[in-house]
Amino acid sequence: MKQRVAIIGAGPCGLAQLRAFQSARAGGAEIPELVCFEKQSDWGGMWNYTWRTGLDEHGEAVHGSMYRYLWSNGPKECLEFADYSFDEHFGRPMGSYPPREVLWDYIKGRVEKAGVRPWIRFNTTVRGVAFDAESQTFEVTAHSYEQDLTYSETFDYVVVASGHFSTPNVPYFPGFESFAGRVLHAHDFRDALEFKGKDVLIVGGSYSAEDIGSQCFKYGARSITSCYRSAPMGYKWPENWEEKPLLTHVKGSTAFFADGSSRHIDAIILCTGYKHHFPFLPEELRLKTGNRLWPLNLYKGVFWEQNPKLIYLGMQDQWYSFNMFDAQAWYARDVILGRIALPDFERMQAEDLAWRREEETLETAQQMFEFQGEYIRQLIEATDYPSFDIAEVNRTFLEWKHDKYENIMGYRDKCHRSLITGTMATPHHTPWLQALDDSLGAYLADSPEPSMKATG
Ligand code: FAD
Ligand code: NA7
Repeated sequence: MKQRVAIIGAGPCGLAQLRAFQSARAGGAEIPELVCFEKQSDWGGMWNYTWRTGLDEHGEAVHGSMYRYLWSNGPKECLEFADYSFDEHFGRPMGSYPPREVLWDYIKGRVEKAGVRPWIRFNTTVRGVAFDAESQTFEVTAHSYEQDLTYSETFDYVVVASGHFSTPNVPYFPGFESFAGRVLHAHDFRDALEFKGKDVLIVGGSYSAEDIGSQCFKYGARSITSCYRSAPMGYKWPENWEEKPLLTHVKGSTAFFADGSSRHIDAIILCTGYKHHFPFLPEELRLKTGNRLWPLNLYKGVFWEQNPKLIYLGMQDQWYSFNMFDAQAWYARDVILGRIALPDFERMQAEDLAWRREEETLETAQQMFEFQGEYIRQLIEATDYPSFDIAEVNRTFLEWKHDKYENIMGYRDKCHRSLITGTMATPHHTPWLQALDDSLGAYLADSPEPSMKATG
């Protein structure tokens, strides 16, 4: 009987898995039956923007954490699909840091070309996964909101591609319950204009803190105060942005910080990260990890060592993103197709632990993206995923880091060269700080809208 593979989620990871199988089929291979369950009504995962917060139209937790006016926070040249370039999709060069809708269009272009949409069951949430040791199969229980039907089906493999930036980590600080303004987590942040003219407090010191604070600055917040637990972000912030040590408590509309200082604030945005959350998985199959470069118990960063028929994609903290998901998906595909054999448990675990030991020695950003780059290089070498110059991607990451320290509000105006086609990016028609319209139409237009020129 034909093997069956369940894929949970049609974000970049789930779509990479579908594309990997489709490309093997195009090369003449016989592939398993694929069923991709997607709880939202469209594909693209995080890149499929939703205005909703809290619960979705079905009463499920809203998946999306992306917000309006979000532009790529790293160069597009560092995430470019090796089998589907930006040139192929857009037919012209463009800037290095496109807005969300542009990247969503790019993600969709590859899978539309591959014709994999019929493999996806939309509006269908996976509720449970159970493994039967005797038959060596999984029972996947899903709920279709189109049919209002809960059902179960049997699969030989399960690929978990449900993402890990959706379930917010929400710390408590004394006084929150009586704070005079709004307290929200980054997961529920949608539109910086809400904070125009306000004094905003950002808690956290990583990507969300940096970018949501920058959004608030760009769209007219009166002041930004960001506070950190471990280390300041250390960029050259604009005049109305101050970095402080961690919040201790709030009283009325005053925030107090660990250095004894205090200030008035109107709103608090908790940019305090996300939890790996798999409510549909039983204890023995469930990955438990923080957001880090090498989560344990995953051979090749992918196979659940206790039961390698369970596959996790994209569970690492991400310097590399789309191209890492591809490398993982192609490798997983080749194991499922029997092209690559997995070693025994002890060898898997030993290799896994060796990666973790190396991860624990990493100190600088450069060491970290080189670590992830080397991991990806090894995966790609084992499959027919088109190879690309990882050393040059690492160099691009280094330039990006440098550009951010030079000018945190201007790094998105820089241009980088594609490592897939060699095409040099071209400057966007409007500097990021002045480009208030982030729509695909405005981005791809040859010149700014007349209304934008006035501000440019
Ligand atoms: P997701 O994109 O999260 O997709 C997971 C999918 O699984 C979703 O469609 C979801 O609906 C579905 N799903 C979840 N649970 C179930 C279930 N039980 N049943 C059925 N379906 C389910 N990366 C970059 O490279 N560049 C950036 O600039 C960037 N910016 C980001 C900004 C924000 C605010 C966030 C939160 C993330 C950002 N990322 C960025 C990282 C981003 O998460 C990845 O680019 C990518 O989306 C991860 O793909 P994924 O498929 O693993 O997860
Ligand atoms: P990250 O990168 O996981 O960072 C989480 C941040 O939240 C980090 O600075 C943490 O501080 C901080 N944090 C976590 N818990 C607390 C508490 N209790 N108090 C204060 N600060 C805390 O998540 P992001 O949301 O920034 O980025 C995730 C993705 O979204 C990323 O891929 C981006 O592209 C967009 P720490 O440094 O650990 O002390």
